[in-house]
Amino acid sequence: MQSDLFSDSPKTNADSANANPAVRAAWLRAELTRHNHAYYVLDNPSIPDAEYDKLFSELVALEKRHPELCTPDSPTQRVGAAPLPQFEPVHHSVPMLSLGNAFDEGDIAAFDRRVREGLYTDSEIEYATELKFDGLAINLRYEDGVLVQAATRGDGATGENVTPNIRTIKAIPLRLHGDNPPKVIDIRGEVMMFKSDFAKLNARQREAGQKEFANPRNAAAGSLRQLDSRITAQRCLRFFAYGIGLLEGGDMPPSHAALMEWYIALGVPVCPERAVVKGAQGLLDFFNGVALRRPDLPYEIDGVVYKVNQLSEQQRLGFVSRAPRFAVAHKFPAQEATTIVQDIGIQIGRTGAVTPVARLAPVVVGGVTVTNATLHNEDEVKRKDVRIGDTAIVRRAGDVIPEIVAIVPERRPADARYFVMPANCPVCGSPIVKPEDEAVARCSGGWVKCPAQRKAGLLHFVSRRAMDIEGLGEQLVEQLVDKHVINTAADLYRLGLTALAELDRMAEKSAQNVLNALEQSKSTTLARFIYALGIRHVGEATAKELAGHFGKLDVLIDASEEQLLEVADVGPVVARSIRQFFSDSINRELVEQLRAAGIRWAEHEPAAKEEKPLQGKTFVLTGTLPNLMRDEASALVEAAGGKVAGSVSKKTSYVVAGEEAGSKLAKAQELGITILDEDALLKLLKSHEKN
Ligand code: 9MJ
Repeated sequence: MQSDLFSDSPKTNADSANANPAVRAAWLRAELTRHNHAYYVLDNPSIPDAEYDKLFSELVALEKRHPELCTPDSPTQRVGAAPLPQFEPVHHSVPMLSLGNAFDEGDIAAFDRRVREGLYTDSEIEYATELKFDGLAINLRYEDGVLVQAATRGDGATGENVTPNIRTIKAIPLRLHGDNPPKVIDIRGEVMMFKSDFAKLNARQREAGQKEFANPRNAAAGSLRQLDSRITAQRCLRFFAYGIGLLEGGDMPPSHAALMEWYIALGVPVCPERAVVKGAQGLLDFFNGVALRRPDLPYEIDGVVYKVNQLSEQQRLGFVSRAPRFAVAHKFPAQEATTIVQDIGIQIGRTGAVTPVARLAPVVVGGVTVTNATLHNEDEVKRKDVRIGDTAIVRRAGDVIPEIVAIVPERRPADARYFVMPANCPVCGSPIVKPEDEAVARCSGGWVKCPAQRKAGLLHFVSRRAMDIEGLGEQLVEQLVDKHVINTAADLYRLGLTALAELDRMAEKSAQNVLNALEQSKSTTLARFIYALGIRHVGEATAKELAGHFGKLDVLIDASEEQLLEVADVGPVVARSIRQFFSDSINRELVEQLRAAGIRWAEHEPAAKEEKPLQGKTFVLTGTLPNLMRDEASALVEAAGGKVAGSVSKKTSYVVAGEEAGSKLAKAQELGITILDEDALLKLLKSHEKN
C-alpha cells in the first residue's frame, strides 16, 4: 500500500544503524534532508510522517549524546533559536523591486506595447508567466551553497535580517544541491502559508484562546516577524522562488524560465504553475486559465505575474522608479471590500445550530454582489466585536460563504448596537439553548418541530457531494416543506409528477427532470449516503473513512463507541455523535425508508482489525517538549494507534508534559493520571515497537 502513496519505501540502512555515531548522524541528516525536499519542494512525499518523525527523533537523540556531530545544516537545526532582541538591518546588494499593477486587458495591451517599444521591435515578445503569491518577499543569500542570510524586502534597499526564522522553513534548503554552487547567490521569492496550514494554525490559536489571523498573508507575516524563531518553527511556512539578486562565481542563465529550472536543480522550490507564452494574447490566456484553477490551488494568490523571458532583454528595458519595466502583476479583482452591517440576523442549520449572519449593504466583492456574511457563532461576534451599524471588511474566498474579516473601529457610529441572541427560534418558537462547553447555540426543536432544520437537512441531503440530486434547489425545498408536501428525505422519493408540477415556477418538464434526478440518485455509494444523513460532526472525509472501515451500513449502525474509535479520523466526540444518531429510532426508521425507496450501494466486508500497541489509549500533550514539536509527538502517538485529545478527563490514559505545562498537568495530577516526559514517551513507544 505504501508504494502507492510514497515515492520510495523507507530505507532502514541496517549497516548504518550499527555504524559509528558520526556515520549514522550523517546518514540520518542526508535521509531527512532528502525526505524534506520530496515533501516540501517536489510535493511528492517519500515516506509516511511517522517514519520521518522516527528518524528525526533518532537524530535529535544522537546529537544530544554527541553534540560535536551536530552541523549547522542538520534538519534538527530548524526548530528555532533563542529570541533576538531585535531584527538587524540588511542592505540589499541589488535592490528588491516591487511590481507595477495591471487590472484589465487594456493595461496588459499597454504593458506589451511599452515592452515592444522599449526593445524597438514589432515582433511578439516571449514572456515567462507565473503566479502572484500573497506573502512576503524574501532574499536568501547562499555562499558556497550554504544559506548564510535571509532578509525581508523592507523598503527595497534595506530589509530585516530574519535568518533564524527562515532556517525553520523546511521548504528552504540549508545547503544547495549539486557540487558546483555559485560563490554567492541571492535567491528571491515569497514566503507564504498554504490554506490548509492556515486553517490548522487558526484552529490551534482558537483552542489556545489566542487571536486568530485574518488571512494566510497576515499569518505568514506574523509568523516570520517573530523575534523568537521557535514560534516560527511551529508555523508551517512555505517558499517559492521567482527572482535573483546578486550572483558571483556562477553563470547567469539566459532566461527567466532557465533560471527557474536552475533553482529546481539547486533544490529550491519553484511553483509548477508557470509557462512561457508569446504576446499579449498568451498573457491573457494564462490569466484566464489560472483564474479558473484559483479556487483549487492550495495557496492564495492575488494575481499572476508576467516577465519578459530573456534576461538580456530585461536588462535593456531597465526600471521606472522602483518597479521593473520588464514585469507586471496582473491582479484579480479584490476579494475583500468594506461595507455597512445593517443588521445581524440568525440562520438555523440542519442540526439546529444558530449562526449569526450579518446583513450587509450590498457590496461587490471579487465580482459578486454580497449581502450576507456569516459570523459563525456568538463568540465570534464578540471576539470580532461586530455591532449593527459598523463598517466591516468582508471577504469572499472561492465559492465559500462570505465572512467578516474585521470591522473598522474608527468608523463606528455612536448609535452602533450589540447583537443579542434571541431566546427562542424565530422559525419554530422552541427555546434556543447553548451548552456550557460549546461555542454554538442551538434551536432545541429538532427537525420534527423546526421547519428551518428540516429544510437545511434536506438541502444537505440533496447537495452535490451528498446524494447529488440536481434541480432540487433552495426555493423548491422551501415550498415543499412549507406546503407540507414533504417532511423527510424519504418523502422526496415518494414525490409524484403532479405534486411537483403544482409548485410555483415549476413546469412539467422541470418536474420530470427532478424525478429523473431522484431516480438516478438511488444508485449511490455508502460514503455519500452516510454523509447525506447529516450526522453531526460527520463530514465528507469522515463518511468516507466510516464507509471504508465498516463496509456495510448495518455494521456501522450497530457499531459501539469503542468500535467507532478504531476508525481513523474518529475521536470521542464524533463516535458519541454517530452512536447517538443511530440510537434514535426516528433516524433508524428514516434509513429503512430510504433503503425501501430503492437507494442502494455496493458493500464490502469490514476491514480486518489491525492491532496497534497503543490502540484505545488517549494522550494529552501539554507544555513545550525539549526536542519534539507538538505535531511530531502527536504523529508518533497516532502512528502507534493512540489518540491525542485536547483536554484531560478520566478517560485520559497518559499526559505528556513539557516545560511550562499548566492546568492540564494539574488536572492530570488531581485525577491520578500517568504523566510522562518526552523521554518516557519515547521509551513507551520504543517498548511497544519491540512487541
Ligand atoms: C510574487 N509576489 O509572486 C515577483 N512575485 O518579481 C512574483 N513577485 C517579483 N514575481 C520581481 N511571482 C519583483 C517582484
